[in-house]
Amino acid sequence: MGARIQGERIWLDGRMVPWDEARVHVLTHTLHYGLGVFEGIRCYRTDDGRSAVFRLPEHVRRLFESAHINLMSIPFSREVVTQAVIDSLRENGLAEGYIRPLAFIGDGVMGLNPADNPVRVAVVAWAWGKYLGEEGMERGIRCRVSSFTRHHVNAKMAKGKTCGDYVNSILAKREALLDGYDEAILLDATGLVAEASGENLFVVREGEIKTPPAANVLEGITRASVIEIARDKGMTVSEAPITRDELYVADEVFLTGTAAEVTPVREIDHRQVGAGRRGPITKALQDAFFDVVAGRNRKYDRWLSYV
Ligand code: PPE
Repeated sequence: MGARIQGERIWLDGRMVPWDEARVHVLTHTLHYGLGVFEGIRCYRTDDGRSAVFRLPEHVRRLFESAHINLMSIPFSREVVTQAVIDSLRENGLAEGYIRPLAFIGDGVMGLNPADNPVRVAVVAWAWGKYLGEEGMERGIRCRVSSFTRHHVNAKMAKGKTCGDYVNSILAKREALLDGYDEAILLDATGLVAEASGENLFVVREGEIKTPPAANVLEGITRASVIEIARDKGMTVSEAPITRDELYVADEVFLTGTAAEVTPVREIDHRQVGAGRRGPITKALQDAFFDVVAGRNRKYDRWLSYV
């Protein structure tokens, strides 16, 4: 599925290098043990013909927080990383795309103490369409509750976006795909709904919107944006525990994420969700989100960093 990603240039450790030269040694520490941190950011074409990165300072901040949690010291300032995001879009001629900053531990010693191995940083940009499919955005996707449990809150430092944590997400995602679903929903170690493999989750019931508290789930930037947009529209949003059966009786369920944007869910574990199609609140929030990222709603202009 999907073609190999190919572009012109990649920002690596402070300079732009030709795409195929952005290579690492097999003794790269992160490759063995998974201690690395990353971000996923989107840039959108705006209606006035320009391009804007969505919530760039928030993403850069989270990258540095993820590193801090993991005792990694990124050898560049936030300003430099921010500029690298912009430059990777420009250098690859992308008016619209996905940007992946990655801080990882290079080669040097092996073993669980990376000691003085260098912390390296790459920023890669590429074009990325609808993460869960064009059709999914309109019709809604089908999910299964995973047989894999989200890491315990004291195992996964959920405020960090740590490379190794994604093994858990990959197990869940592949199981869901092999079983004929589009995406996996993970429960936490207490059995409550956490999030999807790479998205936060929302339910709507009787007009009220609910999402799990950001304790054991990634504090998603799209999640925060959708909460704010919904409240500004006068909708009620609460951050409260959600049980598995609440998914089944919800009127609407949708997922949020940088890659997935706002994706409706139409079926979970063979149970139709609501009317079995994108619900009206999901549609309203999806439309509002796409208006914001395209610069059509000046009220949220502060979320856009024009390239
Ligand atoms: N939870 C998880 C586990 C997660 O990975 C993401 C983002 C979110 C929630 C939503 O966070 P935010 O992007 O700040 O709204 N997942 C990224 C990785 C996707 C990938 O396949 O790679 C993303 O959407 O960029």
